[in-house]
Amino acid sequence: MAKRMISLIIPLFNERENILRYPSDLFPVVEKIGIECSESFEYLMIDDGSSDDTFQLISDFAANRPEVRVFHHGKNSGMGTAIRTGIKQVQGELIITLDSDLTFRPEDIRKLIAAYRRTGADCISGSPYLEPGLLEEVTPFRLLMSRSVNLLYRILLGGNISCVSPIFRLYRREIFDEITISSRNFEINAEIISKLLLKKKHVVEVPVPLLRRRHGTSKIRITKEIRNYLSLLSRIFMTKYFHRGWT
Ligand SMILES: Nc1nc2c(ncn2[C@@H]2O[C@H](COP(=O)(O)OP(=O)(O)OP(=O)(O)O)[C@@H](O)[C@H]2O)c(=O)[nH]1
Ligand SMILES: [Mg+2]
Repeated sequence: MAKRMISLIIPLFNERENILRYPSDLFPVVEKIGIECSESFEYLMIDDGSSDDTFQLISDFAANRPEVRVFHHGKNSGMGTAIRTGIKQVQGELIITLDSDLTFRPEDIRKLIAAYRRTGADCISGSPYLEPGLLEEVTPFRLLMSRSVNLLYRILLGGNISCVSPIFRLYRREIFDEITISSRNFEINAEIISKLLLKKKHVVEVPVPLLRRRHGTSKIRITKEIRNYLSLLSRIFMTKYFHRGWT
């Protein structure tokens, strides 16, 4: 039987310090999982108008590794836009989205695949909220913001989802034929999961740790992201209670 292909989407914006770790911390880990699980992987690396040498570094990978495909935005357009670029280009029947600073551990891809095989769900979402100790490296301020946002979404969505924001997920590719995603920034992950839950799709969470960033600088702009998350919440509210279309 031919191996199934899983497409790994990695949005990148000025991440040279982390990209330099891929030959030791990403490629061999994914390769091992591929052998163990009998899956093949392609990487879709999207450079989002970086001003450092991100594009050059990932292009060098692509020159030596046929499984690496590189995309480039001429100007910085946001993490959501980069993920959408990736989704349009995938060849696999499953998609995994991964952060480029590897704060979700590549070895936990194994857990996403195992949960998918066990459940056949439309989406397997990594959550550091499901067990104690998985958020130990996250700062108290970030934790407070994250807990508040998640609580609001949980109240509105009515499901028992513990965390709407993680990028670390596996999706069946077909679900993107049924929903339209428009987020440009970090809130894309919340948009996708909200739309899946509103459509009563099967979403399963698995516990995974979230590490702190060890290399490079953070790209998140807290005020802007909070505004985006709240604006998304108001869309969900209107959809749920006033039946405003939101596909
Ligand atoms: N394509 C693209 N990717 C981005 C952009 N901003 C952030 N990212 C990527 O999105 C992921 C998350 O961004 P981070 O800066 O790590 O944000 P965070 O994980 O909330 O915070 P820290 O890990 O503490 O920095 C990383 O893979 C980034 O490279 C952007 O404007 N465009
Ligand atoms: Mg990060």
